[in-house]
Amino acid sequence: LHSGRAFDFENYHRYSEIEAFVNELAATNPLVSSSIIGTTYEGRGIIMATLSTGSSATKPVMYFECAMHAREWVATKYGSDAEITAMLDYADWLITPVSNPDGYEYTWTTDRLWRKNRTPNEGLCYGTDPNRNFDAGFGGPGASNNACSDTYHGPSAFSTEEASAFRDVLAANSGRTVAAITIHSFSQLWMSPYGYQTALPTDYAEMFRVMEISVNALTATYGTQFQYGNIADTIYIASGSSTDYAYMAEGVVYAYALELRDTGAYGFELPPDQILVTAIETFNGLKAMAKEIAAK
Ligand code: ING
Ligand code: ZN
Repeated sequence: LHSGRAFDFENYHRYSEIEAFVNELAATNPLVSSSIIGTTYEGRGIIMATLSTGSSATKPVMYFECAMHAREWVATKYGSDAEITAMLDYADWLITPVSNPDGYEYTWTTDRLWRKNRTPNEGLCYGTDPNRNFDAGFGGPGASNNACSDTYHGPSAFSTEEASAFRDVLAANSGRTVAAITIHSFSQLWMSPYGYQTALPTDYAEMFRVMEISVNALTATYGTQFQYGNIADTIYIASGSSTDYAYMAEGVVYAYALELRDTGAYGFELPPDQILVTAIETFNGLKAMAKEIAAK
């Protein structure tokens, strides 16, 4: 790889290394292709890996959006597991390993705990929280109108390239997308809509059924405990999120938000020796999820 350091699951990687890894996979594996789904404020391409047998353009789609928040480094690691190919008979898998590359690079160069993107605002503070920038209860409770806040929702829904890129991927696969998974850290949670209100969606029973099966498979791997339930009761009220948008605007029933390891001992700075085990247990949960969805 052009970075001089091969991709692996024992280290965190710069954005250019992750891009190179996706492009390398696309060049060497016929099931993988890469595309750019949007261009950030600082000019980076948001890279997406598509895993597909190519046998049908009408297969269900499962979309995995990772690391919308810059400091949540472990969330960049999910998705490059070779075992994913086993699920490809059923669905095409779309993965954006780093959904907010400007913020992610800023955590390498300047501020390890940066969360938002890097768009300038009026005044001195930078950044909008892409996960408060979706048109799903936009501007409601659990989002801030203060540009200095870590949960600043931005001047208008979809003002960020990061949120509009996600919207456009769903729109391009409208009616095909059966699952939209957004991966964060930390707290060990598996969550479903809604985030913007505590009332439960009409599909909650089915969302909960599949969450429970998925979490049990995850926990069976190494014993890692996950709490699960609706976003608003399980973590906090948060409006304008990608998860609510996928369900409310596109009707994706299996719209889940995951918070990976740990529960706070290391938090965002999860040691590299936990990357691989985190990826493996999460993947086991997602495989169980995909199996349930495929059986419907
Ligand atoms: N947590 C998420 C956040 O954006 C979340 C929780 C997920 C809220 C999905 C709404 C929808 O605040 C972290 N750690 O960022
Ligand atoms: Zn997050």
